[in-house]
Amino acid sequence: MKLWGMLDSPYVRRVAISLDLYGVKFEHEPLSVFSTFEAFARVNPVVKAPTLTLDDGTVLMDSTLIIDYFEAISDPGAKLLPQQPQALGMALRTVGLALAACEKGVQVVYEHNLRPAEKLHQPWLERVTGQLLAACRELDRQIATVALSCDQRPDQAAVTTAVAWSFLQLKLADIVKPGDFPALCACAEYLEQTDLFKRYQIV
Ligand SMILES: N[C@@H](CCC(=O)N[C@@H](CS)C(=O)NCC(=O)O)C(=O)O
Repeated sequence: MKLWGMLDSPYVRRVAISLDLYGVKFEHEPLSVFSTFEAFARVNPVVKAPTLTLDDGTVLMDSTLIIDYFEAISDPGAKLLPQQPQALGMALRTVGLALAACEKGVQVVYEHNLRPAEKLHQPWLERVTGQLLAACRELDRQIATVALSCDQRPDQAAVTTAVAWSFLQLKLADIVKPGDFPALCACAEYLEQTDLFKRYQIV
């Protein structure tokens, strides 16, 4: 099994950490969707990171779908989402907010890095930045009220929240200011010093 993509992608990193937690053995191939586009296209012509090649050759993409697959086939004791409906709803709300923050963060990064400065569309950038900060505010409030499962074995809500925060701090700390989101900071600080997270360093 091979996981394709760079760990500075929050989507790739959440898959790597989740696979480790599920106890799935995999090789990590840190191909870039930008600097190694052609090589990536040979694995997955759509060039999306993460891409996961299963042992039978099936090529999966999209972090949530990849994680869904392993969540579905894992033993009850290895699952990363709660089974009880109310707890599941809360966990999925947390994951949804963290993924929205990632998506909006990636859009801001692409707007600055991929578009020529003279073509930058300010109203779009302001809209996306507003959505990014709204997602972070909601997420910070959410995890301040609903305790994340971080100790011993983090669950999917904790993994995705910490990965999202670390990504935003790596790329957009000038916009997403740590002082404004204390609960997010504390969650990521705690998980980033664990051996699990250190095995999949963001840089
Ligand atoms: N919803 C997807 C988002 C994945 C995504 O956008 N990955 C970026 C890298 S961070 C990518 O593949 N970018 C290249 C492109 O979209 O062309 C997921 O959860 O995997």
